[in-house]
Amino acid sequence: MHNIIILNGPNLNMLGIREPGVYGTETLAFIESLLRSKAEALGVSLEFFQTNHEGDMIDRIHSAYGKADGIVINPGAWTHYSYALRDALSTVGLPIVEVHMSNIHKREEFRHTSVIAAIAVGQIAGFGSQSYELGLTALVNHLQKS
Ligand code: CA2
Repeated sequence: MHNIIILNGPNLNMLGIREPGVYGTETLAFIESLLRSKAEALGVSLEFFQTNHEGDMIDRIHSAYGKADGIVINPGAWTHYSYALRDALSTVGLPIVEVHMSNIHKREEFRHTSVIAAIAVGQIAGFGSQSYELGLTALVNHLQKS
């Protein structure tokens, strides 16, 4: 059974709690429950991790080396500038799918750049919590092909 890690970066613990206009009313706990159902249907196991601390995220990615088969990550604002996060993801050599709740390409200019996208299998943005479900499904399809 494939083991997939779902990673969430800074401020995503506040989903559904503040600013429902931008990110909707669904909480990260709700998204986790959606993904657990999806994972069961797809026949994969999941681990979740959210942190607001870049070094903790990098340590979590390193610990996935040799233990996980792939990563779905919403890197939050680190998406736009964290070469350290990109290097960590590329170092472990696992297939990565980048997901975003919002369509980062139609928001402020600084959100149009992703330093992660070039080392990812692909990026899904703009579908709210469904971005995570689509990302998980795409990653599992990718793993089954390879
Ligand atoms: O659209 C996404 O999923 C983002 O990764 C979310 C990040 C943002 O910095 C990226 O540009 C796009 C921010 C997440 C902040 O989440 C909040 C949730 C509720 C209240 C405040 C922030």
